[in-house]
Amino acid sequence: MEVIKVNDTDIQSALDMIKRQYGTEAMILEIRKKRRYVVGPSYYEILVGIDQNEAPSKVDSIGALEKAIKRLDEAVTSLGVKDNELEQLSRESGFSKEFLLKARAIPHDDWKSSIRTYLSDKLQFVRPENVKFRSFPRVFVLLGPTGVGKTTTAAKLAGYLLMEKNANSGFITIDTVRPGAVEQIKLYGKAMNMPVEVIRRPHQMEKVLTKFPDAHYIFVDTVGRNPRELAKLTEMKMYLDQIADWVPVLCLNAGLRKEEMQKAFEYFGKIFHMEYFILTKTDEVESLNSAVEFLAETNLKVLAFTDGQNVPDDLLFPSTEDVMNMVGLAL
Ligand SMILES: Nc1nc2c(ncn2[C@@H]2O[C@H](COP(=O)(O)OP(=O)(O)O)[C@@H](O)[C@H]2O)c(=O)[nH]1
Ligand SMILES: [Mg+2]
Repeated sequence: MEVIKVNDTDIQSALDMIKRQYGTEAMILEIRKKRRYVVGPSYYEILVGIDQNEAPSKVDSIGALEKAIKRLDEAVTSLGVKDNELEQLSRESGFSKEFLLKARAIPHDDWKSSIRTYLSDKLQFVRPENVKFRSFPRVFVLLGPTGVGKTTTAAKLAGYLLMEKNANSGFITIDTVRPGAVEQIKLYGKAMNMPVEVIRRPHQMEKVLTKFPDAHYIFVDTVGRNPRELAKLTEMKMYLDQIADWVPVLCLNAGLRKEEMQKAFEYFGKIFHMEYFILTKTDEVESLNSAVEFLAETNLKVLAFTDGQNVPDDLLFPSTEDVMNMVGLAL
C-alpha cells in the first residue's frame, strides 16, 4: 500500500479532495492536528493509504472521520502539542506545562531559547537606589507573611545602601505584636548605628519622619500579617497613610508554591499597590522555577533576592541572565 500525506487547514475540503482524487481506493490511516507555530493557524495532516486491491468499504464515512477528529482534538492540547511531550519537557525543564505553553516552548523546538525570550521580556529588575520616590527621605515598606525575612531583609538593604551607596537609613517598626520583634530591629539598628523608631498608634506616624534628619532611606518593618486578615492589612495601611509617599515591597520566600505566591500577591494587592518584590530564602530551595513563573505572570519588579541569614551580606541583585542561569536556562 502506498501512503500519501495531505495537508489542509480545512478538514472537509481535504476529505473531499481525497475522495475525488482517490475514490474508493483511499483509506484514511491517521489524522493529526498540527500547528507549525504555537500561535499560528492549525492544519490537518492526513495520512492516506492507497491500495488498488482494497475493497471500497474501507473508505471511512465522513461521520466516522468526524468522530475520529473529535477524539483527536481531545487528545491534543488546543495548541497542537501532545500532552505527553509537554509532560516530559515539564519534567526536564522544571517548568509547568501551562508556563511552557505560554512561553511557546514547544517540544522538539528550541525550548530553551523560547523560554529565554519569554523571560527576558517578562522579568523586571530594579535596584533599590533606582526606585523613584516623590519625597525625601525615601520610604520603603516591607510587607509579607510572618517569617519570610522582612526584618532581616530591611537590615540587609540598609547595610547595602550604606556600604555601596554611602546612604544612611533609619528604621520604623510597627511590628509590636510579635515578642522580640522590636528588639530584633533595634539590634540591627545598633549594629549599623542607625536610628529605630517604634510606632504603636497611627497618629505617631505623622511626625515620625522628622526624627530621621540624616536618613536618605527609611525602612518600615511591618508586623507579619496573615494575608487573609484583610482588616488587619487595612489597619496597617492606616498607619502608613499618615506619611506622604512610601513604596510597598512584597516579600515572599522562595519556598512557597506558585499558587501560594499568587494568593499572597492577590491579598496584599487588595490593599496595597504592589510594584516591587523581594524573593527571600533562595538558599533554602532547590529550584527557583515556581518563583520565576510567578514573576513572569505579574508586573512586579524585583528589587533583590536574599540567600541566607547573614546581615548584610546575603543579599543579591540578580540580572535576568543570572536568573536564567539559576533556572537551568544558561546559554
Ligand atoms: N536561610 C535563610 N534564612 C533567612 C533569610 N532571610 C531571613 N532568614 C531567617 O528567617 C527568619 C525570620 O526572619 P525575619 O526577618 O524575622 O522575618 P519576618 O517575620 O518576615 O520579619 C530568621 O531566622 C532569619 O534569619 C534568607 O534569605 N535565607
Ligand atoms: Mg519581622
